[in-house]
Amino acid sequence: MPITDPHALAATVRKAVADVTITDIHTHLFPPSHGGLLLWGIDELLTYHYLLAELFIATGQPPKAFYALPKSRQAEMVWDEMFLRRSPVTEAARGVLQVIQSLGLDAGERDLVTLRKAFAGLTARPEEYLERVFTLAGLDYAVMTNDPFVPAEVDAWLANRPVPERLKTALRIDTMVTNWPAAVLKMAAQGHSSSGGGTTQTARKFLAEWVARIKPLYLAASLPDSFRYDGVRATDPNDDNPSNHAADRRHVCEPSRVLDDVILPLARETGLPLALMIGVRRQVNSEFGLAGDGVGATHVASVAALAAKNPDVKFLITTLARGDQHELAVTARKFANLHLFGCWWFCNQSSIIREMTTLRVELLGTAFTANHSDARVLDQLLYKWPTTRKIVADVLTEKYGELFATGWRPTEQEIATDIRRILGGSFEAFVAR
Ligand code: FIX
Ligand code: ZN
Repeated sequence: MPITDPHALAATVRKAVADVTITDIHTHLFPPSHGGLLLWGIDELLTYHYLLAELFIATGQPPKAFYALPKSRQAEMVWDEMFLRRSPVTEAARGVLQVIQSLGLDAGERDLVTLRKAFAGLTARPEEYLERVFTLAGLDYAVMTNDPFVPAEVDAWLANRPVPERLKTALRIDTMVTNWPAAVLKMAAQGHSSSGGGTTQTARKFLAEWVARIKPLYLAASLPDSFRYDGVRATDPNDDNPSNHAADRRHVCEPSRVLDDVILPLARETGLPLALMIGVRRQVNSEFGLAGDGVGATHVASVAALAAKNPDVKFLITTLARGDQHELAVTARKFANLHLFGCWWFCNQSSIIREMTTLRVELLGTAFTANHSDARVLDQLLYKWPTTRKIVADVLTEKYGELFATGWRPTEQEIATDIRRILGGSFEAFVAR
């Protein structure tokens, strides 16, 4: 039935966002059976690298000495400095309190010992806790980041350990795209030596083996802000067009060459989308460790070149700099094989989620994925998703209100369908194309 009252419309939008089941298309979660790789609980929440950067800059705490402390002491220092001595107003600090609240626990006493006991009382079994958190967060499933160049991850997969239905895989290949020499060594360590077929063929065989092993929903890599793509394929000796021999100047290690010669052919053969997360400046401060990565503007023209030169490949794209987002959304309007997703990392802040979601609805309708959690700690799903739900509800209430003002009368079903699209439905439709 068409909704004819503006207040009923707003209430319908908010309820639909509250009720929608969300698909979380990029996380750093792991199966509970994968030997300690899955993180959860209050100490892991407090030592999230977002909060560590905030601690280091607020207190001048020397990172090296901090990282030498046991995790429990690290958590106590973060709690003391960033929650008790300073109000926890940052997105990451407030998020910890949202998780505590979502779990029905009380941080009112502001006592970490009490909180640790409360978390310990929640569950002793991670499988059970994972199910509880996914249910509370309203997710159907989350996509992991599965890296075949990380020994601990390789061991867990080779041991064929159980993976819950709630977790799907993505084959993460940064090392191959951005550090070719290291990839060649790690492939050799897994029995893929580069003699005979040469490193390109060896690399394709290595990746094909991992695709068969973990059955990913997509291939994925993060790329630096310096990434450029010119789409000049590897030289074909019979090609007498000199401009096509520019590839000779590109060393086999260069990311765009690895994409052209290894990754994109694999995407074509398998039909798997390629997720590219662009604009990270790794280790701008290596002393900060995982908290030491920074951001740089993406060369969005390279994203356009990728889509234009590889029309038979589906690209899932997110970039790290707020300043890229308008040009990126306009670029996504030009290519049906581009799908934008998420307010990634330094964009996953309430003010920027709001801005990006408004821009994307205005330019892309529902043909995008509003967010992903990037959760590294299981419980983070209980703040990252409530935050996005609230903002998406605000933005869509405004947008449907504008629609209503034209005399258009949306139905409850249309609203629910639209909302599911931007929170997983459009992703699934794009992947299935
Ligand atoms: O490359 C990535 O997948 C990034 O999301 C991570 O490197 C980053 O540390 C992160 O977790 C951001 O949220
Ligand atoms: Zn990530």
